[in-house]
Amino acid sequence: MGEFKVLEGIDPKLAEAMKSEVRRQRNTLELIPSENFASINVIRALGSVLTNKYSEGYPGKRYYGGNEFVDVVENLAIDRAKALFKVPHVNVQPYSGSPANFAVYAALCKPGDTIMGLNLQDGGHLTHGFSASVTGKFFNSVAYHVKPDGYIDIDEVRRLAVENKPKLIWIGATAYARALPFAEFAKIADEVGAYLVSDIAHIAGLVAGGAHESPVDYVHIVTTTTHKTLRGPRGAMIMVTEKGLKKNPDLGNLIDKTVFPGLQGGPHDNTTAALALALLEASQPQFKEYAKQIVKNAKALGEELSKRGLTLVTGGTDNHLILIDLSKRYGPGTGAFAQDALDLAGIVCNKNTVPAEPASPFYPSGIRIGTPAITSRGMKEEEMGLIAEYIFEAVELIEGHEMPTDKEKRAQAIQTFKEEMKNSPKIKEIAAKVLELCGRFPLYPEIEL
Ligand code: DSN
Repeated sequence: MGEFKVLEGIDPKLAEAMKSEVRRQRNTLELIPSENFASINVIRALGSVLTNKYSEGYPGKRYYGGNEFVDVVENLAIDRAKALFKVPHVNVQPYSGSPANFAVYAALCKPGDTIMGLNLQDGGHLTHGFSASVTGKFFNSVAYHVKPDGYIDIDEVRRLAVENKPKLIWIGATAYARALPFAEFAKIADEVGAYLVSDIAHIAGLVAGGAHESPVDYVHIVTTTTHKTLRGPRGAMIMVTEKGLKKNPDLGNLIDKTVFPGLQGGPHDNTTAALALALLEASQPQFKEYAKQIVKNAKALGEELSKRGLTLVTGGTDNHLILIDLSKRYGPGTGAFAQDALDLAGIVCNKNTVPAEPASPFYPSGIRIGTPAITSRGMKEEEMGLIAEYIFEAVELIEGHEMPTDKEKRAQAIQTFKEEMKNSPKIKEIAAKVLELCGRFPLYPEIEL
């Protein structure tokens, strides 16, 4: 792939920014659990002439002419998703996860209806009814929580469902390190007559690869993004299960009508093509190995971090993700310090709230890390030992740095800490080791800079 050579001549500023991003991805350890590296072929399909086409409608029922090949592409994506996730109906057109989830609301609920989802600060997603999202404004949102041990509080879910009789219950998360309890949620949803919708955006690749139980037998609808553990392009799907069709035989049609013309215009056909390819990749035996390795790596990384004295929410992980509670060892609100120290060492993660957050959502007490992207590079348990050591060495540098509660003092404290870290010989030493490790696991060798 020599396209930067061409782009440099046309738009050197853009070419340089894009080349720098390739270098950044190659030379850092990407630990944000919702990110991944799509295969070079998925990226090639994404950068295709399919971006030129308008295809409002669905295969065989389009509003514009010239869609005979787009129909083939979209049918490939649909058929592969149906086979991979074992569902009778799939819509591959949602632009991303939030629009997919909003389409589910629009199909099933009226404004003001009661819905339930995991509280954002306990690991839930914005679109599961958080107050700042329209899903928390248009609907009567009742949040459930995790217990002090970090596990979802099923007793509270049951109590709230019986009390509030929600129309829709979400089971899904963005910062939950344990297996999602689909069977328990199904019992509760069935008891109160609610639609149960699983948002498997984070774990879709694990489900596809058999490394996490599938929600398909328990829920009515499954939504997912396609670019996280699934390693596809940035997009989303809505899947209707047999159980969903039993509850409402028109559910597939209802979802389709809500996505288009209800909420969206033309689908992004280049994304659909890349998704069709990603789904083919995810149906190969190697993908099962990949999904299992993501979990093995997360478990190994978690154990190595625990051994060094860091506190993991729930004490470990069942999936691709680890949530580290820094409050006990370094004080409340220190997640931002940890994120900055790690960033400067070439380790990319995000600060995150922890259950019963003692600080604030903007200055939380934890960091969230995950193994999908480093596993895509081919790293295994041996490398997890090294990475745990690098994380620990960097995080230890926040010792003695308190996060003030006053807003202005806080901004100053973060600035001072960053300056200190920029000049820290220890950070430079870790960054050199990170660079060496990344060099041993080349990323996108096909891309010439
Ligand atoms: N932004 C995603 C995540 O990081 O989990 C969720 O939408």
